[in-house]
Amino acid sequence: MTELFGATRNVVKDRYALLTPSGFVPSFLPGWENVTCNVLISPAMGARFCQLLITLNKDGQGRGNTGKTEFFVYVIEGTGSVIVDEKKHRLEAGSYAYIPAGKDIHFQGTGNGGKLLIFQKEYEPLAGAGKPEAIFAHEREVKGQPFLGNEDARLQVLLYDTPAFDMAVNIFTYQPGATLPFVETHVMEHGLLMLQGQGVYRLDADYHPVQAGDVIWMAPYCPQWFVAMGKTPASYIYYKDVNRDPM
Ligand code: UGY
Ligand code: MN
Repeated sequence: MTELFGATRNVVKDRYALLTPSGFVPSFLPGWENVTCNVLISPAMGARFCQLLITLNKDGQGRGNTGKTEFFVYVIEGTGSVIVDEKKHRLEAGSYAYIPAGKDIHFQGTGNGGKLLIFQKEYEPLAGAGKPEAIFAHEREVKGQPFLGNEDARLQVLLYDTPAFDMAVNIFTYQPGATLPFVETHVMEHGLLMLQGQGVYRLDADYHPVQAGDVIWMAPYCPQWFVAMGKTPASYIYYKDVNRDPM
């Protein structure tokens, strides 16, 4: 169906944003070559982290140093590699990497058309907690656990839940008709990418139909709820800030 000109599902408000692929506009990001970069969530929006979508063209690559920022990278599509601490790690759809602050990194795509989701956050050290190590893993290695006892709403926790980590990234998969059990309102902030399926997201007091490819920013205390709809499961990957003193 052709979209009516001048119409969009995109919404940017003080407490949340919904961004849909037909409205994405690329921008330049230092260190990346032969790629299309979309900065989807950033401090310019009011967030305290960045959510990037990198589409790798032929010979696509990115290199630099993470500096004060930690990176979480998830491969949406395609294959490639990342070099950290002089070690090369292969990447394929479903692979993910956590790369701590202060590391040299070099991403390379294989062929054309890979897609990376990247969350970036300034790392906040915590006295006595130690520093997180790099992680290279695949989503298939992480078993989904029923969320608050619901077998039809399963959560895969991709990073370690220890005080050294100040970010969490999880994949939530819902069978059609399954919901978040209540309308959450919490201090943590979220960045989210719909990976598959569709449903309705409640954001603040508004209800939005959403589907694979959509991106949502939820500010702290934005009331939020989701119901999966349609004939296939819906899943999303999301970021949240954790384990630090709000003061
Ligand atoms: O971890 C969470 O806060 C999660 N339950 N939120 C969400 O899915 N919107
Ligand atoms: Mn939440």
